[in-house]
Amino acid sequence: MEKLSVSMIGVSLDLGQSRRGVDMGPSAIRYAGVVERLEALGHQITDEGDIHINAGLKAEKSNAKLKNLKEVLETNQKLAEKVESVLKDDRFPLVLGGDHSIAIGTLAGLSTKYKNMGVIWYDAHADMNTDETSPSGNIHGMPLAVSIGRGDERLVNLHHDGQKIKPQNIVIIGARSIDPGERLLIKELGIQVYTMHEIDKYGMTTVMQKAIQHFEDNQVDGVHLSLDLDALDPLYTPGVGTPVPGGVSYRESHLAMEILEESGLITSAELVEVNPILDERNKTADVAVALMGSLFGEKLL
Ligand code: 6HN
Ligand code: MN
Ligand code: MN
Ligand code: MN
Repeated sequence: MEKLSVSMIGVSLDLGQSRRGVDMGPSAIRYAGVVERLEALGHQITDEGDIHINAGLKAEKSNAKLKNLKEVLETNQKLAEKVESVLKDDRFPLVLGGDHSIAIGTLAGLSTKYKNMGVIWYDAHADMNTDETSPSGNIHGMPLAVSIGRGDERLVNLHHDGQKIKPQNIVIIGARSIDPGERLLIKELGIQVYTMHEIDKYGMTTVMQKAIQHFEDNQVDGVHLSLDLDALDPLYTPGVGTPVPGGVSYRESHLAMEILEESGLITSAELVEVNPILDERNKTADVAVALMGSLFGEKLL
């Protein structure tokens, strides 16, 4: 692949969900050697440092349907602005979470440049709840709904008003835990979902080829990879807050990244939900970095 100029942005937010520690994800991923790994492939990496939130351990808990809304909004606003400025410098944004609520800011920033962007949502979950359908009130279960314009208007209108991505440009891969409200929304909008069933039945190669074909048919102007480490089986990535058994394997995930790299379509990426407190010897961050290696062009021969 061409050599990229990458800007890496850490987002130490853990308030989009209920288990503390995922705010340390960016440190764990750096410690696992992400910069060295990508530089070894010839890319130029600038570490932009972390976006912090000053909530400490006592974030506001007033709204049970949208937990820590204020902190999540503030952090995502900063992130959207950062992503927008990275794009203006013609650099590739690589965002390190943090919980998955940060995708709200990433996608808001990306949408300032890409008007018909494809999104790969590699995740055990659909993250398509709204404040009305969420069983938990955790905003990390809502970013995909928010980005297509569904849910609380303060989230939907972050950075600029309304929809950031088109529902027909989304492909969800690895899903195996979808809530009733999410199921309705997926059906209503006809969103492409490749659950574990399709991955088992057709294999990862076919699933990825279908995803790529879908983006080409839609003539997207970029593709963002939102990689939630809980897409993988907890056997490989135990350090996540909402693990679901029966996930994608390590090998299948590498294959998925390699096929994406070969497609040449990916224009930005984010790694989310790495929680070092729940992890075993930084195993989950190590997997995250190994997958980035494949996404950025690592080859065995
Ligand atoms: N994630 N569907 C559940 C909820 O609370 O809305 C779990 C969401 C998990 C979100 O893993 O990014
Ligand atoms: Mn997620
Ligand atoms: Mn998930
Ligand atoms: Mn702006």
